[in-house]
Amino acid sequence: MFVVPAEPFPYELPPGRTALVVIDMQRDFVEPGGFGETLGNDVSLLAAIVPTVRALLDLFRAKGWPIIHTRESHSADLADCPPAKRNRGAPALRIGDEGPMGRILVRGEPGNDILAALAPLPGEIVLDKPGKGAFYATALGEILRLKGITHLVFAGVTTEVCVQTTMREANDRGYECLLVEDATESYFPEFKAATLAMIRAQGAIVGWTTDFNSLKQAIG
Ligand code: TIU
Repeated sequence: MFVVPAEPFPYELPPGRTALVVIDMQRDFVEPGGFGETLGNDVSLLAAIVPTVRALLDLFRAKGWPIIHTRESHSADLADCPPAKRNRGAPALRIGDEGPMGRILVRGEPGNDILAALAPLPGEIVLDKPGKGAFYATALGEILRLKGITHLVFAGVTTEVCVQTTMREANDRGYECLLVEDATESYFPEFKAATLAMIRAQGAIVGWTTDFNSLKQAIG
């Protein structure tokens, strides 16, 4: 058992039962012209975490521990996209519309790819998800059960939307969850700060937070 310095108290990480979940590090959220920008966001903030997410991937790769990459995506016919999601608000382009990186948030389009710097390697799991949470309408629970995973380390975007939703889903399913603070980002710095605070409040009501170097030193 590794003991990782974390908030609100040290996180006990069992090798062999811990997986890394990297949420939605896709061009659609990080690059101009994708889904994130169509919603009115300044996407430039998100690129800053790419080197840390890469270092985290490399750390898990060096250990040979399981890695799961998620992609928020919809089928080309949008059959898995609720009209309530597509029609919400007044985005510049809607899900499925043609944008500069192909159809917005549609599986297989260039903009839906994971960033080249964080590309999954053979053997790593890539999970397409139609919702914010990675457990909703996916096989994630079964995948983790078959691998005997009980502990999840989280990274990715955005902190208060898909990352937090997935951590809450995981917490309710009994997983011990650790979020790497400098490997997650939001379009809204105040929402990131609030999410980190609410996750670890009340005695780790949702989970723990730590920084990459603390995790690396603890397990390296
Ligand atoms: N809009 C926003 O902050 N996020 C999303 O829509 N999806 C994810 O967080 N991946």
